[in-house]
Amino acid sequence: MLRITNARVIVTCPGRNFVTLKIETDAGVYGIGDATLNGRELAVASYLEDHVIPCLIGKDAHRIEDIWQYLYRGAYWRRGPVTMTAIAAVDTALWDIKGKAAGLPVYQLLGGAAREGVMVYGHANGETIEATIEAALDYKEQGYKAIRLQSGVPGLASTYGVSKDKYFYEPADAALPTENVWSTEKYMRSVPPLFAKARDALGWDVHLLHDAHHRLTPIEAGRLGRDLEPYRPFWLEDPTPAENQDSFRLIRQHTTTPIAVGEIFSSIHDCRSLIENQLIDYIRATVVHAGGITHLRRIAALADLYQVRTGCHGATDLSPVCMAAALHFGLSVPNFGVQEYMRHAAETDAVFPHAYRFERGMMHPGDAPGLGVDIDEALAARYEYKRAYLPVNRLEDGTLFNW
Ligand code: EZ4
Ligand code: CO
Repeated sequence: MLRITNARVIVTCPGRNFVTLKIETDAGVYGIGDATLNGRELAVASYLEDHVIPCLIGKDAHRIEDIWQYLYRGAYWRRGPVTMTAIAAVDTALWDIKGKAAGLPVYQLLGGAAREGVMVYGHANGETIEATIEAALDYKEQGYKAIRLQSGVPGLASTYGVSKDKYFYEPADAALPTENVWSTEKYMRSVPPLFAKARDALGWDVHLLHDAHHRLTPIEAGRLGRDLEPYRPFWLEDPTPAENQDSFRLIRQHTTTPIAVGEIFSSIHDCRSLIENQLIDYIRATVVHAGGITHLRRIAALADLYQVRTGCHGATDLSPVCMAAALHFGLSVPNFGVQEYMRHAAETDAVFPHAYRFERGMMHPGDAPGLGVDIDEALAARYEYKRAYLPVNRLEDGTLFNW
């Protein structure tokens, strides 16, 4: 028995907002979990503080599955991003505690390393095709084996995925939502030439990825996938919104470009039909937004039955605590595909000292007991929460569209 004596929510803004749950036990061992829901951070902080933490005190920190079920079934209200992010934070912190108590890195508790390291992909962004390719060449030079390409769209002032800063792209950028303008027609014309030129410049020995960010209809996605086939993309991400999972059938009928979906999914039920019907190739659900390591393992096990591989979300709004958890998960899960990796700002890394490392396109969680990541609370306290929103997106005629 490892009794939970205290739990606290730490909200900090070292470059961007992060919410972290810290759980303490009577043995002096503590664990941390990421609880960051970009643009809606304080909803999760309140969910934890006001409703979850009172139930945790006195429970046995070793009983990860029981506590997961208690918070999921016991709440009566199941699923949803706020609930599942809160449960994820508890689950992640409990795996951290179990690893520290055992003196083992979490990946050892998950079955041990199933590979030497975790392949990650970086983000090459640019206003123009040339700038994007230049960024991609830089990633290739650093040893990246997989690179996501996003370029500005000629005729549109701003485009998703194209940052002002070369490495530290941060989408939630204003105290009120920024508004962007979108044209699917212009976008659809711009992507195939980007990939054609990228293959010329980068060759064929590097994986190239692209994110359509839920902005296409199924038939448009089918066409884009087909247009990209000659350049053999590793995946086309979020081609269309996934509320209607059946719409992916239409995409499949038109293209063999692999499809990745799920960064906004919160549970296995969001993935089930896509996976069982083999409508996707990579599942992007993450530790922090899909119920923690415990639930993500369940999703991966379902996916494995259908040869769907993992491709966890890993943008900068997922804290180093989530990154560490994702690396333990990715190192040990049999059907690993790729892990997204956007470097955090130096202020973020200082608040969250960590054992994970990058080497020649691969990452490793390190061998520190638990997750191998900590939070410097004194430093965290220096960065006050700043309300920040993801942008919204409108069509050229003003219609509110998908971001
Ligand atoms: O827009 O993490 O693939 N990565 C992405 C990200 C998401 C943000 C949302 O919080 O699509 O940039
Ligand atoms: Co995405």
